[in-house]
Amino acid sequence: MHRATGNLPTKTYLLQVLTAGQSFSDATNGITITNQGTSGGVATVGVSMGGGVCSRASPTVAVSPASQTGSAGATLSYSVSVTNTNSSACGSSTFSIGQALPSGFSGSLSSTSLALGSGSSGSVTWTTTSAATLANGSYTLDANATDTANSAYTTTAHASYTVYSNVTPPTVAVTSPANGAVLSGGHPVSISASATDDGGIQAVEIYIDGVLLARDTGAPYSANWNIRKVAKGLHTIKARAIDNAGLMAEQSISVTVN
Ligand SMILES: [Ca+2]
Repeated sequence: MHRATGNLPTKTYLLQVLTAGQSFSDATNGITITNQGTSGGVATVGVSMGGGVCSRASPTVAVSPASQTGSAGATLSYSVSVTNTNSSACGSSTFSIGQALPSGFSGSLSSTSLALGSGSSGSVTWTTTSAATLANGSYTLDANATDTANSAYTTTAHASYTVYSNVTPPTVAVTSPANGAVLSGGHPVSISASATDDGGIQAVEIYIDGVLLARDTGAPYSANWNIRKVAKGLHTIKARAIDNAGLMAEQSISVTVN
């Protein structure tokens, strides 16, 4: 059994000597040649193409979850799933798993190699950490899988890591009554406040002359102030907003009860 490497018959090299009954298998091309017997100096061979041809293709790579949010310095884990899309004639293939991270990130893979049969999938855990000093924003992290038999067959998948640290205090305002309003004694007064925050409001507290009147955890923020027994004259209404990180803001107005 010879393999031709150029113009026949001059450039060949010996693969294997086949005696009667012996076979030679070319695993790469899925061809098996069997010497079925020799008679009168002529050999009869059987050629089987049953194994098919090994056809390689770039693996399928998916990262789950596709996006996550964490504060600066947080460690988030992703699962990197790799599917071998090579034809069955290739047998098992080994894929090297890699990562590419933006500045300010570090990461590690639970394994940097996966051996997979044709059509099979496997996954590794990808642990990523952002720097504690990173600014809020969305960052793209890459994971890739490469067929070690041919590095041309490589696929990169993207994951999103959103850094969000709640470091901005909320805003708050007393929306009713108006600053400087004159309130008639004997009538309950409805106090309203608005509050906003990039990371959500935990509560808004309403104070009268520095004393807590009510705490409201859901918008619209409001409180009822019974001024029947309130002394006539100037009073201060203060709204204090507290965001989900515990940061606070206050606003005060003055009203006159008469
Ligand atoms: Ca905030």
